[in-house]
Amino acid sequence: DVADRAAPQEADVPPTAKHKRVKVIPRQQAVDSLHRNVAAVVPVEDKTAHKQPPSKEDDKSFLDAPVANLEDNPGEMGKPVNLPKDMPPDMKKAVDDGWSKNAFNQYVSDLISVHRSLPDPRDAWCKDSAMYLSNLPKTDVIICFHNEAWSVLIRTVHSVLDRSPPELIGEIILVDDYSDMPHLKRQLEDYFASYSMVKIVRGPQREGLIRARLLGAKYAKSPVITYLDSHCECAEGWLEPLLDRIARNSTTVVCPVIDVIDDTTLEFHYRDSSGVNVGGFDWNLQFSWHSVPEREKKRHNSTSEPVYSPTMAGGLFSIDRKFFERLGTYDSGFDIWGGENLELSFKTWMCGGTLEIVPCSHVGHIFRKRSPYKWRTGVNVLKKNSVRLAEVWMDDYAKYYYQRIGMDKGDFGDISERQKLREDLQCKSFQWYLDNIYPELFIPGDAVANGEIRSINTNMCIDAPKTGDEEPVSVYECHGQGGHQYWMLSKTGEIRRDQACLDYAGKDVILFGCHGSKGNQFWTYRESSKLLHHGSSGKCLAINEAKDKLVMEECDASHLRQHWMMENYDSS
Ligand code: UD2
Ligand code: MN
Repeated sequence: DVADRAAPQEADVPPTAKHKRVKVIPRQQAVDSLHRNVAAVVPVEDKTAHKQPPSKEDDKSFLDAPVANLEDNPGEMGKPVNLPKDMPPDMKKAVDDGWSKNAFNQYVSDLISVHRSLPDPRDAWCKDSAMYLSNLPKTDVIICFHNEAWSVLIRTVHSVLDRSPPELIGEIILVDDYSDMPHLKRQLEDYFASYSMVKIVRGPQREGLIRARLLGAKYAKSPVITYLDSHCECAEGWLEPLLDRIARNSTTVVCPVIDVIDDTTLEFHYRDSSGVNVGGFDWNLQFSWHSVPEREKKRHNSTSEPVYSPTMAGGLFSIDRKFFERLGTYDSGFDIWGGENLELSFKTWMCGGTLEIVPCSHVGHIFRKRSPYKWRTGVNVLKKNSVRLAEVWMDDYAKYYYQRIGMDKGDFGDISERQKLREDLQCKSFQWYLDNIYPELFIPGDAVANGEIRSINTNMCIDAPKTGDEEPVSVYECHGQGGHQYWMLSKTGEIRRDQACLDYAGKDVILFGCHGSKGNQFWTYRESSKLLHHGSSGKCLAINEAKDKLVMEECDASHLRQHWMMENYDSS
């Protein structure tokens, strides 16, 4: 529905609790003041928002209506919205508040139309409709949310309505996972009252995203189910390429390219097909992105063709409903957040399906730096989910995950039904999956040493910076708990932490994505001399005099500061 595009003001403002007396500032006024760089007022309240009847889905009269000054709205065409540097105190407060509730800039989202336009991120190759089967199956779109910001949730739904062929959507099923934000109560039903396609389902208690998705799936009737997070924006032509893959083969599970919606400016950054990534994971059972492997590139003529992906990020995908059921949907013992993406990925591949990323399909997602909502207290939810995953699907390889959690599996509940599911489906082994689908993954059992790297005569160990940090790798008192002090020496001379390798290019010793071409990432350890010798520089790793950082020095076996002990070193 795009009928109110020309005048999107009313619906764009999130309604708040009725009893609060807040000055009503129409959105356009806030936008104007933003343009003048004096956004003096907080656009949080508009009591008319939920009274404004949204226009009828089947009313096409808007096609003739003039679309005035669309480009004057903030954020149109996915552009960034930058707030003034020195904000008046009340605005600053509203901005901070939005950040603390959502872990993204809600204030900026509230200024952007819920129908904003996006650039078309597709390659020309994708736009030829002859590429797609003409009789595509319908999909239901399930969007689960727990305390999502109003404007972000509504924009997610409109991006589906505005940019999908209506005949391909059955229902949009919104599953409220027990939110307590007032705007997500009655107003949501009112807002979507005249949208027959939109259904709202309320969970009776907090379930977490996995069981919320299962609840949504109970209402699905279309042949395909598509899941989206509640802070997404679908781009032009996102749906057809996904459904096309499933129409051709119902065991193909497909993900769009996930474009980044900036958490601060809400800018929509799209990735062109040459920059498409596929999903992997590490032995902490954390999802990770990787460039398309060479073996996979060789299968294609164009970078726009769907690529095999060992795993999916989790939030955005389409799956044939019957195939999803055959795979046993999700493990309902998974709580709140995490692990379900790997579960579905492993069993898709191991039980006869295919998982692809479709470069012609683009959906933006707001990636957050922290989780804004409450998890369960007193349980390590993510660990429990991951142990269930490892127990059921990973065979002997589960041990590498258990090493990362100090061999303490905790109480992970009953998994007998999930094991039976795997039996009944006669799924392939995890070894098969690693050999055929994810041969790039480094197997800790192939390491010639693993554990801490201790500087002899000091109690200091090589300690990794947090991922994403560009800090030099340093030293810290040995704590014997793995974590940032867990390293693996590969047969080919890399000192690895999963996908990152100890790398020296003449300045600091850093962590850098393993490239497998030795050079700056090539190390040799000699048990006799205890030296860690670096390939391209010919120098040796040492701890400095002050014993607080790593340095590279001319090799000298008589220097104790160059002596290292590698845990579990296998000299054979
Ligand atoms: C990623 C996925 C997410 C999910 C997760 C692992 C993407 C882009 N996102 O994390 O979909 O697979 O990894 O589990 O691939 N929610 C609830 N109830 C809850 C918690 C969350 O309904 O108790 C909703 C939430 O409002 C959101 C969705 O579940 O719509 C995913 O949560 P998230 O956005 O916090 O997860 P994200 O993107 O960090
Ligand atoms: Mn998300």
